[in-house]
Amino acid sequence: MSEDIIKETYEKIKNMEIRGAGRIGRAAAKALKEYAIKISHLSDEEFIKKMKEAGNLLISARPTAVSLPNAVKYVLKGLNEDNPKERVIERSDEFIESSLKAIEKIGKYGANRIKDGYTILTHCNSEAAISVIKTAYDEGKDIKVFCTETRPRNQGYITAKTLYDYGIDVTLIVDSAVRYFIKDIDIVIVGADAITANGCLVNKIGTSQIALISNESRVPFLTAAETYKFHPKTIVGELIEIEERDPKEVVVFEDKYKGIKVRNPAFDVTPSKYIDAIITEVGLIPPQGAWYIIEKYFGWLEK
Ligand code: RI2
Repeated sequence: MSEDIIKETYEKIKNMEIRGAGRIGRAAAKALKEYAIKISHLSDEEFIKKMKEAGNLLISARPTAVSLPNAVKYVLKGLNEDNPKERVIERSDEFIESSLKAIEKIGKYGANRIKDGYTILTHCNSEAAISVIKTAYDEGKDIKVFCTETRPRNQGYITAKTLYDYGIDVTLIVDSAVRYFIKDIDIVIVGADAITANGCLVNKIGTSQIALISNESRVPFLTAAETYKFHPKTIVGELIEIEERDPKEVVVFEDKYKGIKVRNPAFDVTPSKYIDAIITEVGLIPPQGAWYIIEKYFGWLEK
């Protein structure tokens, strides 16, 4: 069945087999392209209806990372153009290509903030943050990286392994050790699942604690975020839903603990006042510049 392409991607995003805000956006764009090819024999009217349904299903896989709806909307904008079938396919390629280019540019711009001898702290597993770190290393800077484990899914291990395999000096720490080690850190760089119109950062749970600690210790805190991580609807006051996942990701209780509640929010919100800069593919901006980015790059989206 042609719908299987969409259902499979939906499932993989939902169960985090495909994860990371940028990756889920590109996976959705790719699934829409493959689906469009499969159903291109349909009438334009049927095609448009089915593509919209597919887009809605993909968007519903995870609620927080805005890269997912932004990617789907970018691709499906082709439905309103002449030759919708071709345009959807072309726009999928455009999104994927521009996403990969953005990550590369973020790497270059962000690396300018990393000096020789720096120790960097990062949290979770962000392609954009990793791009900054790898670029600084490629430039010949002598750097060290501290990675948090990032409970409960432990994405920090992926970051630690990736950077270690790249040749970088890596130290893995538990999430609660950030304050203990902050004296050794020169800069914090994390990724982003969403940036709001008022410059707040929505990112992996624990990010806001790290930002608070960095602020207290006067350690610069930067987030690396492609422009498709900016949330258009926050400009009209919509709040971002924080995904709460299965408690079993945190702990599987034995009988003696039965009845104890477990909460598992996947993300938190870092207030803009703790963010020194947002590294985007169009340059480093202060959090106060978020509104401008949304207006400039998402004016075409319904708000
Ligand atoms: P990139 C991840 O979410 C993390 O919160 C990470 O900081 C963010 O996506 C951005 O990642 P999850 O999918 O797009 O692990 O920079 O819940 O790769």
